[in-house]
Amino acid sequence: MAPLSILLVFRRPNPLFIHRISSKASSVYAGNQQERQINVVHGNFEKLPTDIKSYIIEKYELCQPEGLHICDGSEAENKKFLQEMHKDGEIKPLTKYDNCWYARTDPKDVARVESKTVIATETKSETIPTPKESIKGLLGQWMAPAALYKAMGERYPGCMKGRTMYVIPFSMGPVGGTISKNGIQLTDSRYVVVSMRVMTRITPTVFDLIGGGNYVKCLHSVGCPLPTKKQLVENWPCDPERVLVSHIPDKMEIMSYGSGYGGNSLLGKKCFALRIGSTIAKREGWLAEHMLILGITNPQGVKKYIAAAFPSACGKTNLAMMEPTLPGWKVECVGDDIAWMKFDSNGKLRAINPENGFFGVAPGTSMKTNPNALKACMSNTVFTNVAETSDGGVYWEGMDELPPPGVSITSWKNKPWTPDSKEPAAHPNSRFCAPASQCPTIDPDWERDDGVPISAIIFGGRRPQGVPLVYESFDWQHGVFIGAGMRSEATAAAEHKGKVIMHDPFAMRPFFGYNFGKYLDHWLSLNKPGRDMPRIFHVNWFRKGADGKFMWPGFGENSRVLEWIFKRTNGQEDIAKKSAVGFIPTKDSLNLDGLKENVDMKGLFDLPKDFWMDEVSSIRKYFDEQVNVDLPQKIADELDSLEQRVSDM
Ligand code: GTP
Ligand code: SPV
Ligand code: MN
Repeated sequence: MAPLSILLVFRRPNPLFIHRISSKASSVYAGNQQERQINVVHGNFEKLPTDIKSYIIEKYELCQPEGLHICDGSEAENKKFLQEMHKDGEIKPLTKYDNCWYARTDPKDVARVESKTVIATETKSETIPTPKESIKGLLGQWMAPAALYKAMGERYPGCMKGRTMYVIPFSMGPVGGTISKNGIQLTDSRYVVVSMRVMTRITPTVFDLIGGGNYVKCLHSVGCPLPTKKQLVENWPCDPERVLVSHIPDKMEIMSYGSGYGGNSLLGKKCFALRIGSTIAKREGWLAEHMLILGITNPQGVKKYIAAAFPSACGKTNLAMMEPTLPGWKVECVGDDIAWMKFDSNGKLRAINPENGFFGVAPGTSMKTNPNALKACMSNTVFTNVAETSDGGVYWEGMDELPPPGVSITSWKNKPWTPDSKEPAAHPNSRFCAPASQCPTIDPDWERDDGVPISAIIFGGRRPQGVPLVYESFDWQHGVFIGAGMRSEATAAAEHKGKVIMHDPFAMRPFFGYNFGKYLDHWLSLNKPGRDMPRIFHVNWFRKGADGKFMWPGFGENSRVLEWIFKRTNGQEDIAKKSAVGFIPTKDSLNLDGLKENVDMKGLFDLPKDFWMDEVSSIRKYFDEQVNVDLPQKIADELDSLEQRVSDM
C-alpha cells in the first residue's frame, strides 16, 4: 500500500488563497495528472502542518470538490451551516425548542451498514479469526488492500464535484488530554459537520497538537456529485447502492463513501473510537470499548464508576442517564456509548468518554424512561428520522404523550400519521444528536483528563429467554469468557431484519478493529499482579414472560441491580451465591423495597437446564466455527467448565 506520491508546486497565490497544485496521483486512483487548484473558501490552508496539507491535497485532488472550507468549530460557523442547510431544504428548525433541527433521510440510508463495512490489512488474519473451512467469518469483514483501492477508485474520483470539502480538526476526548487522540475528517456534508461538532471537540488547536502525523485520517463523501443525476429523496444526498465504510489500521486511515447516517459518516464514533481505536489500544496496552460509563453514589456518599457494554440499541444511553428509583442513590453520566480505558500507574483502570455528545436512539425515550435524555435534547440538538409535529416539535414511539388536540404528526417518511397508522411515526433507528454537557446528570468529572476509576464492568444484551437479571463472574478470566459468549436480539441499529438472537461478543461484533481471538488474548493479558481488576457482571433487562411482556420494569428500577453490583464491588460476600453461570444474588439480597410492580423474581433468576445446554452448544459452535484456532485456550477451558456446571445442575 504505497502512499500516493504528491508533487506540490506552490506559486505565490493571489489574495484569494488559491493554490495551484500539480499532483502525480498514483495509478491506483486511475490518475489525474492535470493541474488543479485548491479554492480555499474558509480558513488558512497555508498555515496547516505539512502532512495535513498533503493529506488534504491528495483527497482534494481525488474527490474534486469546488472549494475547501477549513472548519474553526465556532458558534458563528455552526450557525451559518445550519442556516444554509435550512435554506437549501436539508433540515428545518423545530420552533418548539431552542436551536433544534429536524432532518429526514433517504429511506435507503437509515442505519449502519455492517455488510459494507470493511477493514483492510495485508493479511486477512490480522482483521478476523480464520473461520473453520467453508464457514463465512462473521467477526468483521476483511478486504484485500488491492481490492479496496480498486473499489475506492470506482467511487472517489470526482465524488465531491460541485460540493465543498469541509476539513474538520477534532479531538476524541478532552483536547490535548493524555488519553485523547486527534483526527482530521474531510467531508462533503454540512449535516456531518454540524453533527461532528456535537459528537466531538472541533478546534483548530488540533492542528497544533498533531504535528508529527499522529492522527487518524478520515475521509467521508455522501457520493453525490453536483449536478445530481438522480432526484434526491428528502434532499438527503447518498449513494446507498455503493456504500463502503473502510478502514486501514496500518495507516490510521478511514474512508467512508455513500452514506450520511450515524456511524457510517460521523467517523469519530465507531470507525475511529472503536475500530481504529481498538487497534491502537491493543498496540498501546489499553481498551477501546462499546461501553457507557456512569458514576454511582450510595446514600452514604460513596461514589464508584461502572462501565457497561450492551449491543447497539440495548440500553446504554438509558442506563448511563438513569434516575434511580432507590431513595438516596445517585447516578451520573460520563458517557453513553464508548469508553477508552487504561490502567494507571497505581493499577487502577481509568476510563474516558472520547465523545462530546450523544447520538441516541429516540424511540422509547420518554419522561418516564429517560427524562435526562429528553432534557438534554431541548436545545442545540439535531433530530433525524423522528416524526415532526405541526407545532414545531418531535414525536416518536414510546414518547408516552401524544401531542395536544389540533396538533398533527407527520411521520419520518413525510406522511400524515395518526396512532391508527400502520407504519411507525419514527424510524426505529431515529436518533437525537445532543451535546453531552446538556445532560442534567452529566458527571462533574466527565471531562477529566485522566478519566474516572472503574470498579465494575457489566456485559448485557436483549435475552428474551433463560438469562437471569444479573450474575457475576467468578473471576477476570471467567468474566472475559462471559463477554466472549454474549448474545443479543438484533435491533434496528444496523441492517439486520427480524429479532434473531445474534452472537455479539463484548457488544463489539460490528466494531472489532482486529482479530477477535487476539482481542481476547489482549483482555486476558490485562490481568496482572498489582492491578485492581474491576469485577465483571452480566445483566439482562429484557427477559420475557409467557405473556410476551418484559418481566422486569427496567429503566430507573435497574438501580436495584446497580445497588447489588455496588455492594459486590465493596467486597460484600454474603449477598451472593454460586450458580452454574456465576454468582447470583442470595434470596432477598436484591433490594425490592418500594417496587410498585409485581415482579416474578423466581422467574427472573430461573436457570433452565435445557436452555443453558443449548446456550453452551451455541457458544461452542460459534467459537469453533468463527474463532477456530484463534480461540485462547483459557476461553475454551471456561466453556468446558460452564458445560460441566450446567450438566451438573
Ligand atoms: P446505541 O446508541 O445504538 O449504541 O444504543 P444504546 O445501547 O445506547 O441503547 P438505548 O439506551 O438507546 O436503548 C435502546 C432502546 O432500548 C430504547 O428504545 C430504550 O427505551 C430501550 N431500553 C433501554 N433500557 C431499557 C430497559 O431497562 N428496559 C426496557 N424494556 N427497555 C429498555
Ligand atoms: C450504534 O449503532 O451502536 C450506535 C449508533 O451507537 S451509530 O452511531 O449509528 O453507530
Ligand atoms: Mn453504540
